[in-house]
Amino acid sequence: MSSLRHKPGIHAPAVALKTGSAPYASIPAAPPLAAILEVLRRGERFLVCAHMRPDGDSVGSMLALGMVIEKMGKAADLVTADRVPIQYWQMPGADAIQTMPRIRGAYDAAFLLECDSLERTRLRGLEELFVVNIDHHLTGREFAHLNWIDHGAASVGEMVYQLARAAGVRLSPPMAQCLYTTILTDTGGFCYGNVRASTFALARELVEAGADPIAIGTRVRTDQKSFAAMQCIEDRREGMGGGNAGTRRSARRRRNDRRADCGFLRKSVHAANPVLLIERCFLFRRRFPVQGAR
Ligand SMILES: [Mn+2]
Repeated sequence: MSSLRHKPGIHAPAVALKTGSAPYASIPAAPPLAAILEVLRRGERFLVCAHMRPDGDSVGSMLALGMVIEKMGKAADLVTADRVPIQYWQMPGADAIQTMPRIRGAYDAAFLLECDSLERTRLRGLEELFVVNIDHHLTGREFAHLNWIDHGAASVGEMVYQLARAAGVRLSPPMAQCLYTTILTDTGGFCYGNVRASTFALARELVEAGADPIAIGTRVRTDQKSFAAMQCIEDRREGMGGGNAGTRRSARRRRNDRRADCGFLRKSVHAANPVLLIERCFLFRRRFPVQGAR
């Protein structure tokens, strides 16, 4: 591949450039979407991040953008500073999201979704990277090398959808599932003021492309309280880990905790959908395996 720095046919820079942005020193003064596509075309390896304590739009947009990048034949690392919440664990590709405090390695550009600053990610090590900011919040700020802020988008996922279309990437069922989740969560189940006729049109397209509105809605919305409870359990467990592990006292506390957790699962039996209950048990076992058990 020829050098990224001197590609012909590229005009004046669209943005004030900082250290580390040399590969994109000649990005055209095009509309943000076109400039972002150019960044994707020229680079090979990208970082995709979202804000700390990621929500449905963050997780779904990261996963979908990662899929778009991969379909373009490039590599994407998905990184957040905080864990993905439990209700999104089963989203396609969610296992690939890495949780770490600091970015390591070389990337041609970092995509920050739903952020108004580098700090919003709570990730260190972004300072030297060429940063692309994609956001839809009214509080969005042009802090990055390239900024695409669309207040009219119901979710950043909607913007990732536009990016996929512009890149000529076809919607796959997993991508549709992730994008549908971003809209469902950021519109509060199509109830908030950011809902437009076009939101439903996109939702329809995503369902036609393979998103299952009932499965996603059940997992993400209806079951949110149960998952929130599980998240509390998990947080408490993580808080207990470390120094005291292995002592008699902490073993007792761990046993008591497990008893409480099992109680929570028993109470979950009232969940009308047995499939949900089985899923929940499965998540529970995977997260807190019993030693020696299979
Ligand atoms: Mn959002």
